Amino acid sequence: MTPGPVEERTQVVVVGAGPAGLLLTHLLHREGIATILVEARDREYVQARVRAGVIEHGAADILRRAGVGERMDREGLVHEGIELRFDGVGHRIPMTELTGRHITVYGQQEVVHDLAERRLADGGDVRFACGPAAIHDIDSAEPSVTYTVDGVEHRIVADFVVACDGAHGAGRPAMGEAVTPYEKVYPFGWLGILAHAAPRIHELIYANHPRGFALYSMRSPSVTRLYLQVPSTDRLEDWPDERIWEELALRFSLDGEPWEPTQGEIFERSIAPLRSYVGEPMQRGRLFLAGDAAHTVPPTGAKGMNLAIRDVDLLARALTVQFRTGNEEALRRYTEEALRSVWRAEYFSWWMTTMLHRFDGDTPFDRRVQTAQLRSVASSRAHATALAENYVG
Ligand code: RFL
Ligand code: PHB
Repeated sequence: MTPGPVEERTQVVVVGAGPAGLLLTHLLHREGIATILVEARDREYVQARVRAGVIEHGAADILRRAGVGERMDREGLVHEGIELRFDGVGHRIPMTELTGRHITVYGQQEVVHDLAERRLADGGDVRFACGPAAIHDIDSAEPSVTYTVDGVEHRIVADFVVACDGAHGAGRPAMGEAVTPYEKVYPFGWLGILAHAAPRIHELIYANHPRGFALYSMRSPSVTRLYLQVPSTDRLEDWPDERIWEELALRFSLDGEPWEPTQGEIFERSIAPLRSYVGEPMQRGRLFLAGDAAHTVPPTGAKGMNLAIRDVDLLARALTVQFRTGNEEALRRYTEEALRSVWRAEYFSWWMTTMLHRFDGDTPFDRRVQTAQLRSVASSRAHATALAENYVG
């Protein structure tokens, strides 16, 4: 006889243990709200997934206030400016001078590591390696999440379900007809590498070069993070190590001379597509979406993880009001309030992406307008301040 499903009940069941899901369950725990967090992959996989690196001012404050910013403050790299490099010349945008704020370079996998440690130390119910969970009955008062481990089906009924399961999870399809998608797909992706190499300089470089965009970043005094714009059709096999280093040196050229990043063993590489997506609204019935489950931004503005952190901060506060007072007004306003930051980040990421990348179909007119735009940002304090304000968050 096959065993029946294991039935459980909690206040909030959260799907996905990326930055959004882990931080949300942590914030709710601090308010005394019971949660179960269900993650498809195992903990090692989730903690090793290399992605974002830039934490904006406001998101860092949220992590600090939540009591999980200690290692970020100790080990994160404080950056007070970025460089825009085009026509073979570098232009520094002094973000801290212009805004009084800075960014912290600290890997997303470190944030995930810190949050997972904290959740488990607090006795949180975090279930890794559950396989893909499914979401049910969101229009009823008893929404639920199911998953199957070792042939046993588990069913968790909750007051609310929050999908923090990224762009390819169960949350987006569960919205069904309720959601209107707004989408833009770019005809290129980013080849990203991590190398055991001391960063040659200590600020990020965003380079617009006739051969395509390149980004110079880092993770620590001994690890460099680098990206190249590549056609969407390229595969990793097309990019042996020597080709990557040569291309980087060309795209970062200064005064007509190749500029070589310090080289070292490449220990991680991937190609990520660039797209913008917003699904409106971010709620249907008793299901809420947060982070990449609700929206995607191209990485050029470094906003994805920051938006995920802001979404769950907002949602945790709205859920707390609901559980304390029974007043659902704050929850009803979640979509509207979250979308304000989301669309601002969508706008900024689109603006950075179009200003910095090379588009195949560009006419000579388009190219000159792009150069005029870059020159304006590099020479106008007002224009540079607008970039800096958006960038530091
Ligand atoms: P995540 O991190 O994708 O986590 C979702 C989790 O859900 C799990 N999952 C499921 N679990 C159970 N059942 C299912 N059915 C499930 N389906 C999925 C997945 O296994 C996963 O663990 O979403 P979250 O938490 O919303 O976080 C969003 C961020 O990961 C993302 O926005 C950023 O990485 C974007 N991003 C950047 N953001 C920044 O703020 N600053 C940056 O500098 C930055 N750089 C980047 C980036 C993203 C990049 N790529 C790879 C697209 C650079 C790159 C190259
Ligand atoms: C990174 O360090 O991974 C990074 C930095 C800036 C971006 C995107 C990614 O805009």
